[in-house]
Amino acid sequence: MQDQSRFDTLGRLEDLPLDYREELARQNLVPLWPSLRAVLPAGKPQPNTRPIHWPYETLRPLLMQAGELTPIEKAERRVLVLANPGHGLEKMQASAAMYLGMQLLLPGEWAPAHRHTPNAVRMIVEGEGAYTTVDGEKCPMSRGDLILTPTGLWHEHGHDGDGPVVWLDVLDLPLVYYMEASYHIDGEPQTVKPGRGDRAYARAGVVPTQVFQRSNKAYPMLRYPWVEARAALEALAADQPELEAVQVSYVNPETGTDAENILGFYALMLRPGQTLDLPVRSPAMVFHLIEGGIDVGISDNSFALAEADTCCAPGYTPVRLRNRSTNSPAFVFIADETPLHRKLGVFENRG
Ligand code: GTQ
Repeated sequence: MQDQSRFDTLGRLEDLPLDYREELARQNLVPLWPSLRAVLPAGKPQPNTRPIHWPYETLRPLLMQAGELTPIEKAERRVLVLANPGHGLEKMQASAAMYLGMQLLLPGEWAPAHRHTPNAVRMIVEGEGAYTTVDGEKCPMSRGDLILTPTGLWHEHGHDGDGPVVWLDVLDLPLVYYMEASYHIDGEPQTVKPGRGDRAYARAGVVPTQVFQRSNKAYPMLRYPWVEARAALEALAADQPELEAVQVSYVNPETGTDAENILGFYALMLRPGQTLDLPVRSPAMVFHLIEGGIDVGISDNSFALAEADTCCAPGYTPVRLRNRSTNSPAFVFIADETPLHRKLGVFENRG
């Protein structure tokens, strides 16, 4: 057997004669060994994703300024992207697969219909009176609601209310872009069709059935009202006082599988004073605080999240969530890359 120590330091590019390196480059060839440890680091990945906190307090005035500086016709989607400097701001990535954006719609504005290959969801942060029409289904937007715009479905946003409306967009754009599969198509304003998934699937355990025929829609439910998700968490917490993680997953109510194909979405309730250590898993995560005040510890970083704040954590990293209040629960929206990792067979839970 070879002695492992003989492989501890590998040859560098500079060790090779210049004319040899130049000839390799001319032939579109690259020696592996100078880069082997970078692409296959020992023991665990070396993520570009850094733990980053985007406080809403600092983001909001800049978003409102965008509302003054850039009319909707010049933006189409008026969004400030929450970009992770670890990837380079211009990459517009929160993590390897996740994109985050805060979108502002002002009263009377309209963001025209389009559809695209990346999957999106919206988590409503502030304001009333706006709606998203997805696949002909008009979805009202209220704080904490989750609205899906899965791959390929037409969507447009409108606003009949009288204050600014802000929501958090979560897309798998970085992944789909990396795959060279990202594009959009512009469309005409949609005609709203009768029937709403959030009503048809309003009660867990029973699903609409057309004389023994279940829906064959890929995305039967597009809007997940916060009142329902919050009530589910409260009920779970009350029913199981010993339950450590009071968490629900946003799923397709027909199949029970993740609501979308690539990213996973969850809501978590932290009981008053609760500290929760999350298992160390391969997918990166995003935390958005819907209600309360929590501390998020991500390896050596600690972020004090206020309501509407957002932060991200790389994969393979210990994360600790702590509810700062000893009187009230806290409610967190989580997005992660679990469905992607599971489908690709690279998912790991290191406990
Ligand atoms: O609202 O359709 O943040 O197409 C990025 C791309 C939002 C949207 C984003 C989009 C949208």
